[in-house]
Amino acid sequence: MRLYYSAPSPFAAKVRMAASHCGIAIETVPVDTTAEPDELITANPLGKIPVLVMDDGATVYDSRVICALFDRLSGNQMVPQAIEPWRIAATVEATADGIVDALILSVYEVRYRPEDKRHQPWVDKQLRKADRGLATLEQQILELPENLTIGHFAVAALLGWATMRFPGKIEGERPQLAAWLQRFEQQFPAYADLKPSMPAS
Ligand SMILES: N[C@@H](CCC(=O)N[C@@H](CS)C(=O)NCC(=O)O)C(=O)O
Repeated sequence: MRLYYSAPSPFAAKVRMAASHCGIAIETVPVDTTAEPDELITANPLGKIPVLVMDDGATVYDSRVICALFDRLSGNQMVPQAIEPWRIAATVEATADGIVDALILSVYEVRYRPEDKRHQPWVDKQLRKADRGLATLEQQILELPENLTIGHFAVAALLGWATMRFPGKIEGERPQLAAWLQRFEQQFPAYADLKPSMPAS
């Protein structure tokens, strides 16, 4: 199976951690979404990563669907099956992914819009979503079980990416989340290699 990804992408990092945890071998292929290469657009018309191309050529996206596939292939190594533990893990994943969605829009506003076209009130709205989400996540992580779930990987991907893109934000404003990430790094040593990182130039 081939995974189109980029090193900084938090959604790709979540999927790569999930594959590692579930013992699923994937070939990783770096791709530049800005360039909209044919191989990416053919696999995912939305032009987003991560995208998984299976050995028979079938494609799977987005990150939640890829992780659900890995969980099924591994006999549910990552997603609790009982209703309440499942609700907790899945909702934590939704919170973490949603925070990334909001913060990414604020990054794209600067990356893709000329300065005179930027609309600060809209950026501020995204940042409010992210801040409310982070405050909620501080409580939600307390509900996560000891065993690693998809919720853990989503939170670790978000925190690794936010630490890289918004230096000081997590460490300075959300010490409980920063401490949680330190514990996660101990529990999941592969994080050092799989966390979001700047692309090699
Ligand atoms: N809901 C999607 C979001 C994926 C996403 O936003 N990926 C970003 C990179 S982190 C991307 O491909 N951006 C390029 C674009 O939006 O054109 C998922 O969970 O996979």
